Amino acid sequence: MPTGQVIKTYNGFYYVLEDGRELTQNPELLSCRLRGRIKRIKGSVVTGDMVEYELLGDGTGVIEKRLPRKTLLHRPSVANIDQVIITFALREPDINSLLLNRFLVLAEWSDIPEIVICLNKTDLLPASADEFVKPYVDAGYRVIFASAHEKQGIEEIRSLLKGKVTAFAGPSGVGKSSLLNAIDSNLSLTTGVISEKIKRGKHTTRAACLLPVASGGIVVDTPGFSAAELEQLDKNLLAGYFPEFRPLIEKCYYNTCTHSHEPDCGIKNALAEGIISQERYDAYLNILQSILERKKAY
Ligand SMILES: Nc1nc2c(ncn2[C@@H]2O[C@H](COP(=O)(O)OP(=O)(O)O)[C@@H](O)[C@H]2O)c(=O)[nH]1
Ligand SMILES: [Mg+2]
Ligand SMILES: [Zn+2]
Repeated sequence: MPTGQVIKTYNGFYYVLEDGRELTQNPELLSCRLRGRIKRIKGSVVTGDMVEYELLGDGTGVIEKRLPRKTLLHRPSVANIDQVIITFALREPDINSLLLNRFLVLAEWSDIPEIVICLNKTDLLPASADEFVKPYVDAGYRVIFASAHEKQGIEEIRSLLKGKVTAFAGPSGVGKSSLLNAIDSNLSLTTGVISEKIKRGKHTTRAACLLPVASGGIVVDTPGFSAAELEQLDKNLLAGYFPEFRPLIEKCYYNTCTHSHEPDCGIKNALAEGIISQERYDAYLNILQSILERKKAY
């Protein structure tokens, strides 16, 4: 049976690129439906999935089976992403560190192998943001400073995209589409906060789409990832999604330690010694609290 990759989904159709074909600006895609059996499972096939399909006489196809996924990012769902570039603006809108941490945890939870932070709109920030980024650099994240308007950081992002499937996550209005257009003008993505609001008002389907970049690599264009689903994650695993907390967890006296109120906690001791940052610890507590509140509501 032939296999291929789902490049986009729309209104119950799945557009598949046959294996061996190249993803170009205007690729030849096979429009497929789902076989009833997998149709009944919500989210069984999403953009980025590798699938087996049967060709029908009329030139369309039927997806019979989804092949195993490397990764799955939620809201909107995209499978098999190699890298996520979490994008925020330094100004307009002002950077919100709690939200940045929520996006980082979302990416760690989704098991995305490469997680990069991109801070856009450097042209609006006269001062250095080095102090702001220190906790994230210390945690092991690569941070790129960029300006889509002044073409700063564009070459660095281009080199990161090569050979990978990369999603740009982050709040709306930070300049994700503008950065992608600066990276490859052929993408000609719509920019501007107002146009996005109009789109949402029209109840367009929240669909993701894979796009090739001229300088190499594939990017995922999405209407924007949401970091709202974090309440679903297991509170016992949360600390492990903060890479710099990982080696400290085994130093906790209680193996059920939530690193909030317990004595002799490896993470709280590291905080007191200045080894981990207050900002990251506060984000941990905040997300922990939202998980606990959700549990209570049920
Ligand atoms: N000053 C400045 N504005 C930018 C920059 N990048 C994007 N913008 C503006 O920010 C707004 C939102 O950009 P857009 O790319 O649509 O953001 P998205 O919602 O993240 O895709 C638009 O008005 C852009 O012109 C930048 O580097 N500097
Ligand atoms: Mg956009
Ligand atoms: Zn602890």
